[in-house]
Formats: sequence, structure tokens, C-alpha cells
Amino acid sequence: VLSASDKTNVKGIFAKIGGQADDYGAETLARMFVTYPQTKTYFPHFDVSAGSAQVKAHGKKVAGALIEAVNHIDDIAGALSKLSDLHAHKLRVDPVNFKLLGQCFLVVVAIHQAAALTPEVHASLDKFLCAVGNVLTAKYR
Ligand code: ZNH
Repeated sequence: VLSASDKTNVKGIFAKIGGQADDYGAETLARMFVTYPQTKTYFPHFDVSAGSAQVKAHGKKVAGALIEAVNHIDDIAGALSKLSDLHAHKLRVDPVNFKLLGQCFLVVVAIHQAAALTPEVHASLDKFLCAVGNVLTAKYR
């Protein structure tokens, strides 16, 4: 469960990320595909190389969903309900992959927002990404 300070920390780091969120999303995906190649199996129809048009477009969608979750941090399940249906019923992404994507996003934030990513903010962002992953895998059964 996200505490009040977790919510403040998550909102704060996303405020710093601001308009760069789309780029972070694309960088996160590119990093995930290289570091954890098994994740590429869900994207057989994609050019998964860093900077491809598909990676950029999908990075923007993932970032948009994260921002939506931040904007509705007290009701992430409600905010991502449709996306949860999609991942559970259509995409059927193995839940372990959400951890991998979350790790990659944390690394991207660490690279670009080193000063802002204090251990406390890191912990809060990790909890938030887990919460999003839990919502997106909640309807699997
Ligand atoms: Zn996912 C899709 C988000 C994770 C896989 N996604 C998607 C979308 C979004 C998202 C927004 C779009 C939708 C529409 O179109 O409507 N994801 C997300 C998030 C997350 C995720 C937020 C976390 C955090 N995913 C994930 C993972 C995976 C995935 C981990 C694997 C690995 N997704 C996916 C796919 C898809 C999606 C495959 C589809 C794509 C296309 O386009 O085809």
C-alpha cells in the first residue's frame, strides 16, 4: 500500500520527468528488450531496436498509462481498469515481466534524474510500479 509520503514522492519525481516521460518510456522498452530478451516474444510484430518508430510509439503509450496512474494515485485500479482487461484477457503477459519493465524504468529514471532519485524516492517509485503491475495482472483469474 502506498503511504502518503510514497504518493508525494511519486508525484514529485513524475513532475520532474514532465514532458520527457515519452522518451523515458521508449528508453525503458529498448532497455528491457536488450536486457531481458524473453520480453521480445510479446512483440513479434515490432521492430524492437532502440529508437524504432514502434518502440517510440509504444513507449509513449506506456508512459501515458503511468501518468494516468499517477494522476489517479488513490484509485489506480479504476484508472487502469480497461488496460487491466487488455493485459489479462488479450495480451496475457506473464506477471514476471512487469517486474522487469519496472526495473528498467527505475534505471532510466536513475540515469536522467540521479539527484532526485534518493533512496526514499526510489523505494516509493518501486512500490508504485509494483502497484501498477499488480493492477494490470489482477484479472488473470
Ligand atoms: Zn503493456 C499494450 C501499458 C507492461 C506487453 N501496454 C499496452 C498499452 C498500454 C500498455 C497503455 C496500449 C493499450 C492500447 O493500445 O489500448 N504495459 C503498460 C504498462 C505496463 C505494461 C503501464 C507496466 C507498467 N506490457 C507490459 C509488459 C509487457 C507488455 C511487462 C510484456 C513484456 N502491452 C504489451 C503488448 C501490448 C501492450 C504486447 C500490445 C502492443 C501492440 O501495439 O500490439
